[in-house]
Amino acid sequence: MRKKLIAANWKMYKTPSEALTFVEAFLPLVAGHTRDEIVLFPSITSLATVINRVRGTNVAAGAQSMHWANEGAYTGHTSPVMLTTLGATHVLIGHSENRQYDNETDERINLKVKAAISHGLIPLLCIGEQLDERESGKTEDVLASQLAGALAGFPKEHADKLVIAYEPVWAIGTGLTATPEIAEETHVIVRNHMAQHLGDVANDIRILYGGSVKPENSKSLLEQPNIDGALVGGASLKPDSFAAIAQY
Ligand code: G2H
Repeated sequence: MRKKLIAANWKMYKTPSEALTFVEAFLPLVAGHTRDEIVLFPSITSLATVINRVRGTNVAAGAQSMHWANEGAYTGHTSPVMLTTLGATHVLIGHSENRQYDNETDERINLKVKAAISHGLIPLLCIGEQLDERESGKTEDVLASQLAGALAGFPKEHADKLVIAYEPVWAIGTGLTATPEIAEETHVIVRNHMAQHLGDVANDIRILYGGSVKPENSKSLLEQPNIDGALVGGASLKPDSFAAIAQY
């Protein structure tokens, strides 16, 4: 039985005080909710504030990205050691916005996923196809290639800790959402490829859906047998709407 993971990707929104205001309002709304795992991904400047406030609650916090090295001359980056020292437990890796704007490649994503695992951070590996790729029937090839690149040399003994976030790029922040049927069908494809890479443990790996998830569509998506959670952007910025999604 895979415990669902409901994640808030705040992207480049919220100052530390805004983040704290969110958490103060949000925690009472989800108090006692242990059916699902709830994780907040604030920007790096708010991460310590959020971690300190959610410590000891049913909500966890992680980073939106990280470098793979423990330390070094990498201006502007954050290392896995820095994140674990802060108390972060999860990290987003390979978000399509990083692939698009920050030159994130499968090779770098591969290094980051392996670094996260070796430091005990749970990586949420983001994959997804562009609209033209879906329309030209290339979705499976694109996802297979992203998974192969990201998971080369991945330690199978830690595969149960890996989380995949399938986010069709055409559904991100556009208001378009994959129908539950399209999402479920694609999640099955992803799970089959995970099995090719990692074996039977693929059945234990959570595959989240992301892309314009909101309170109105979360239930029908999350009821699908292979949709094991949601990565939520815009609708996670307000405590009541993210709490509604988490308690679909
Ligand atoms: C996809 C998602 C969160 P949104 O990027 O990762 O954002 O819900 O705004 O489409």
